[in-house]
Amino acid sequence: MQDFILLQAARGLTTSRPPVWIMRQAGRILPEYRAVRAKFNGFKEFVKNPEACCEVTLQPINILGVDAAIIFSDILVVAEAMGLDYEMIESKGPLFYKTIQNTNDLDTIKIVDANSLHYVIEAIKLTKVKLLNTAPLIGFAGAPFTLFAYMTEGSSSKTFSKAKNLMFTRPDVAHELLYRITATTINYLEAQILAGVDMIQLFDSWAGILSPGNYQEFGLGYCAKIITTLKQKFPHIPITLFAKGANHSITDIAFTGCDVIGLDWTISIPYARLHSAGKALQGNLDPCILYGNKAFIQKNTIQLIEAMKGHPFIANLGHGVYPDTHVDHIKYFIECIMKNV
Ligand code: 1CP
Repeated sequence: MQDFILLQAARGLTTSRPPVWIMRQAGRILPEYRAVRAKFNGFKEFVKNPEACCEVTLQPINILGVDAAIIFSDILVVAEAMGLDYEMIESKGPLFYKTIQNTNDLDTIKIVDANSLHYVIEAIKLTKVKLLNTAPLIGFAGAPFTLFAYMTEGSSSKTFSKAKNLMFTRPDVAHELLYRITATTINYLEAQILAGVDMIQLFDSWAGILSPGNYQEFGLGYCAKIITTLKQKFPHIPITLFAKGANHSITDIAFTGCDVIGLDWTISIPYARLHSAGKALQGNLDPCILYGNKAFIQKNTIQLIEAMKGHPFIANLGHGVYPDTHVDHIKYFIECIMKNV
């Protein structure tokens, strides 16, 4: 079997050049994506259509030339499958009709298997066929704490104070919800692997709103449970944990058993290398660097590659690419990595 450069780096090998992909590479920047999206009546209808999801998953491979595809979906589909319906409001984000505030609210929240997310599994199978083994396919899920944050808050938030209110006043309810999310996520990711994904990423986008101690208690333990369970069954599938804003916990992140640590741009690379217990690192260009001109992008990309020399490394941004980024600038970033300039 062909071993893709992404998987080599994820397994801890240093590669002739870093593999590169871009977080949120499908849904935010390409006009070709918007053309497909426009055919649907809202995001939820779109995300449940395996053919359309497959089509937009492949676009960055063909248009940007990245080293990996990531299946087009969203972290919130898991919350819906567990019993919490939401609406995706155009240019605003998710809005849940009901949220979890107490024990009674948990009655509607089920641990589910991947049958209720069959449309993602179908999209993965279709994409694997269409990829013809030209690039690896990354599967993903939201980490338990990040999903918990949406399920308790009901929408995005600056402070996630409702989420923290529940954690601090009813830790028993919070842990029960986190447990159910974790069990569902294990079922879901196992099904993704069986459907053919080559690698997994857990997105803990809201890790950074917690203190290190609270992240340990409400976040990392659940990530570790997911990772160790998957690793026992599928030791060959690399797993990335991207805990945005949780640089204080980098060594604890390494000890969850993940293979790759996703970094945002607020950590210094020498510090990350020193404290990551030898794990591969992924990231971490500030997405706003791509607003600069080519010389600026090149300078920052070279700095990143130089700083990571000799360490297993997957080039990426430090968070999802912003929607107002010029596609040419993204292509130039990728070109700089490919040429290993
Ligand atoms: O963009 C892609 O490459 C496509 C795949 C993808 C991924 C990996 C989508 C499609 N969502 C995600 C992950 C995701 N979704 C995360 C983790 C990564 C990150 O931090 O960016 C998070 C936090 C979400 C939740 C979410 N979904 C938000 C954020 C709200 C907030 O709190 O700031 C929003 C706005 C969405 C909607 C969404 N998801 C994806 C798309 C293309 C969209 C836009 C909706 C549309 O087209 O109508």
